[in-house]
Amino acid sequence: MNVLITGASAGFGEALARRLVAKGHQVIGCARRLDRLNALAQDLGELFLPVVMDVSHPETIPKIIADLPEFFKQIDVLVNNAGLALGTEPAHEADLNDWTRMVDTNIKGLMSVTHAVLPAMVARDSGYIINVGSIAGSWPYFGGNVYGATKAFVKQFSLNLRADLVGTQVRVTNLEPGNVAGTEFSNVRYHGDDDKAAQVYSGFKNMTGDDIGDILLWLIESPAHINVNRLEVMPVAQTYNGLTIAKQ
Ligand code: NDP
Ligand code: 8X3
Repeated sequence: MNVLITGASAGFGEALARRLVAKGHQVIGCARRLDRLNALAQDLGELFLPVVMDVSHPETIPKIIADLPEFFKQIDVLVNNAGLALGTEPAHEADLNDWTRMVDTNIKGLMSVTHAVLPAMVARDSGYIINVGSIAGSWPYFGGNVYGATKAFVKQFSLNLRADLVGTQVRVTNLEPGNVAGTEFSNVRYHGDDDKAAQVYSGFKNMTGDDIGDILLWLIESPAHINVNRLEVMPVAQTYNGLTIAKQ
């Protein structure tokens, strides 16, 4: 299979790329940091194609897809994984630039890559789009404001895509992970404050990027007649019973 992964230079995307290549699949690994992708390519060999792609520049995406080398041209699986959270300030203290960057990446970026890849899947009547959403798309939490809203978009867009694809063999899944340690997610969210990022994961057993890589691989290798619509996963230590009451 030929799998295009956005955000392949770190975290879930890298974990999935390693697993796919180990099983003989081809991977188009996309991200902004070419040095990271090249280092991965050194490890993974010719089944891994590093491609510089900034999903927050939608006008560049169609040409990047059209220019893929012949060997990698047919995209069997698209994993829309590139994404980020910025900040955990309450809405009234948040930075508008952070909000805009999350919308540009998590919403417009994901839309743009999907728009460039989906028509060929429909024409072939086969393909699979896996969107990496989040529990934040379903469960509100303090400081989750626009990040959670972008992931709510990803969830509903995934469900609506599948609704449009009725009668085709093209599958769509929204994967919704909870707290996952060991990726760069919180380092990015706290603008490089690594101590603050580490605190998010202290004191309990987290899921890891490898856990999510395993789940993504399982989805990709699942039987072609099954569509997993949504898959929400959390560490056992985390639950959704967080309704807060401010007592006097
Ligand atoms: P990481 O920060 O470790 O990885 C994010 C990846 O996205 C990197 O490869 C980064 O590469 C890429 N990326 C970011 N912005 C862009 C862009 N504009 N264009 C292209 N690539 C981009 O995070 P995770 O692996 O933890 O997260 C992956 C996805 O999972 C995200 O969508 C995140 O929202 C979601 N998620 C994460 C959870 C967690 O707790 N970790 C839980 C639930 C969901 P580069 O910087 O090189 O461009
Ligand atoms: C990341 C998971 O709980 O930090 O999407 O929002 S959480």
